[in-house]
Amino acid sequence: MRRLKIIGGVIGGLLFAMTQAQAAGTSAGATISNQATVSYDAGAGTVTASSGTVSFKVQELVKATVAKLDAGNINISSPQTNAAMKFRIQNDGNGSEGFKIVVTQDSGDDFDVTLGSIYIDDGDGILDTAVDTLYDNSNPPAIAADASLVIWVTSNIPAGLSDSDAANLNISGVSQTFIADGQSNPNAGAVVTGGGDNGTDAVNAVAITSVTSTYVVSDIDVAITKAITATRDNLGAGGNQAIPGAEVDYLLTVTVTGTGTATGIVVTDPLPSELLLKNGISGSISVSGYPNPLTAASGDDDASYDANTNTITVNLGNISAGSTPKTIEFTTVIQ
Ligand SMILES: [Ca+2]
Ligand SMILES: [Ca+2]
Ligand SMILES: [Ca+2]
Ligand SMILES: [Ca+2]
Repeated sequence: MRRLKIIGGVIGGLLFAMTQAQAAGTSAGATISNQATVSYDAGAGTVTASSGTVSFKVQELVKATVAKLDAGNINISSPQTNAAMKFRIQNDGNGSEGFKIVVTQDSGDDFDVTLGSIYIDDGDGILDTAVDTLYDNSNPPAIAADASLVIWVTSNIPAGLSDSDAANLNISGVSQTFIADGQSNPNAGAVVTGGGDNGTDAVNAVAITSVTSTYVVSDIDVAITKAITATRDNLGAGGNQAIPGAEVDYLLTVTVTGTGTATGIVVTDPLPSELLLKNGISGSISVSGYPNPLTAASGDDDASYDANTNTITVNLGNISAGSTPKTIEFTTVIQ
């Protein structure tokens, strides 16, 4: 039983190794040997003859694939430092290889950025220049066959741009082996003799292509207005005199203009001491988009009223520019 298990482990390991090798192809430097056999019936039995063994060595195929990982365009401000684009660079060759990240800019778009640095993400998918390591583009890190790195390309955005101005960055990965050989833009089939892994030649798989990602100036603006919509003196005659005990209805309107999405929008309305929210922490606050009024209580929904500070707070979350303005309505009582 014990021996069977060991054999099973070896077979499993071989299968794993074969699976690994298959995606990028047979490893650079592997020797492939082949021998043919012929057999024939010679009356007294079967006679077999074999050819000599023919061998060759698999050369290194060099191929990088760069993929854009951001969905859509990157919204930026003008000016902005460390605006970041996210890509994956994958080694689709059959050897270990480093790739220089080449960034070019279009001239027919609205502006050019000042290129910053390139970082290797630590795996959390968030750019943190204090934690993520710099990608040394003059000596790119070797990437194993089939392996990949998630990278950030950062830019500084100039001041004075207009809303919706766009800039394209074109990103490609060029083999360091070919660059060192003076071939910075090799075609498919280009070779660096003796430049591959394990004494092989390095053979370029495809002409260099780039992937494009776009920065767009998102001149987003969030505005708020406040209005009194009704006053009721509650004296029984339908009057609207602003007297102690009268109710005053307020309407707040939040409008987002420009392009992009404003995130984490929070409205606070500190009431003057002469006005209290009707029914205090048992009262309600109406917010558009919700089928029922939200409660003044804290922690149960996106609206609350702090009786100590006499302040109404509404969390509106994310609002995309140009969407229907959000309204907040509540009733106060004059003290
Ligand atoms: Ca290599
Ligand atoms: Ca440009
Ligand atoms: Ca990170
Ligand atoms: Ca509430």
